[in-house]
Amino acid sequence: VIAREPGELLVEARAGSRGALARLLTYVESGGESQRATAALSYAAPAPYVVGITGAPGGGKSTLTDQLIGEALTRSLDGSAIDEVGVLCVDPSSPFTGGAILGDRIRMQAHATDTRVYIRSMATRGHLGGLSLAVPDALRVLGAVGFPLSFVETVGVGQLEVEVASSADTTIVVVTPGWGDAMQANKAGLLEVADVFVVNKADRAGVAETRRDLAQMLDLGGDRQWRPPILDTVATTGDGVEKLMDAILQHRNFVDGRSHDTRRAKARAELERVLAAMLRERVGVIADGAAYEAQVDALVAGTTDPYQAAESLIGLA
Ligand SMILES: Nc1nc2c(ncn2[C@@H]2O[C@H](COP(=O)(O)OP(=O)(O)OP(=O)(O)O)[C@@H](O)[C@H]2O)c(=O)[nH]1
Ligand SMILES: [Mg+2]
Repeated sequence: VIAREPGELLVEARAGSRGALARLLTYVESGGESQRATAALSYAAPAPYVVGITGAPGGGKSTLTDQLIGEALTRSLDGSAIDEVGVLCVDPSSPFTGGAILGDRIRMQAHATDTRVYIRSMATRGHLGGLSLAVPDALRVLGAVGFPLSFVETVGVGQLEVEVASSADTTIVVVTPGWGDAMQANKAGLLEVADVFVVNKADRAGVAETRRDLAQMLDLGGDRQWRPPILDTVATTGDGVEKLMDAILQHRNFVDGRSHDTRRAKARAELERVLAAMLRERVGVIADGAAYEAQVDALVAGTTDPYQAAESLIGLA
């Protein structure tokens, strides 16, 4: 297979080729030169509005996303109809097996054949920064191709997942009724990144208690300029989805009014992640080769210490 130019692929993807779009996203996942070229191209294009959906495993995120796709396609942004929706499904716990991929496809089946909807599962493969960099890159590709709105679903269980979700413009945290679910969300750091709370599976008992727990935890969090609303949904029937979409778009208007600050904060966080990833990559290069082995020998012989050895390897000594 001959590698295609990202620029050429972008033109084709803008003209509607899903194959070209898929190839660009594979470049983004795989890292290397094609990824860099793709990132440079898409960074210049307008970013899409991104809605992150996170929460504990099995809370109904994919089912809810499926409903939100349908709802979004009836709405507009800045006066233009939302005519296309992109969806990234991220499961950091299974980067290669794609265990979640099949499930997500099944759960978003309502839109599996809709040409206005593009659903893609993301894996890490070779990207130097892993998912925390590959996902923002991929979202920008979707923006460059012309998607006005994209969803990104991640399971909110760890720091990385929270980071991925919170790189969205609006982050929805999904909890389910039941003792301790809100506490769990708090423990996972989800409370801090939530712009909108959803108590999904509201057809089950315990909704009021869960809402109350969330509200109390929000009260403890102190003053915020935006108080995250707490909404109920039944993703399997679509109950509450219209109101949820209203809340999402209200939050979008809120951040839009602060777009300069928000963009600066996001750019700052992303630049720091890229820097960290590049330095980590350099560590890999330095920690490999004759000079490194010589320092290891010196350490074993007791003629240096790890700090001195490291300094001399980075050229500080
Ligand atoms: N009773 C009820 N079941 C629901 C609701 N929403 C989703 N489910 C069911 O909950 C199960 C999990 O739904 P998913 O949408 O796959 O949940 P998820 O959060 O995407 O799961 P992971 O991606 O594996 O973390 C499925 O069997 C859904 O049919 C709801 O509102 N009420
Ligand atoms: Mg899911």
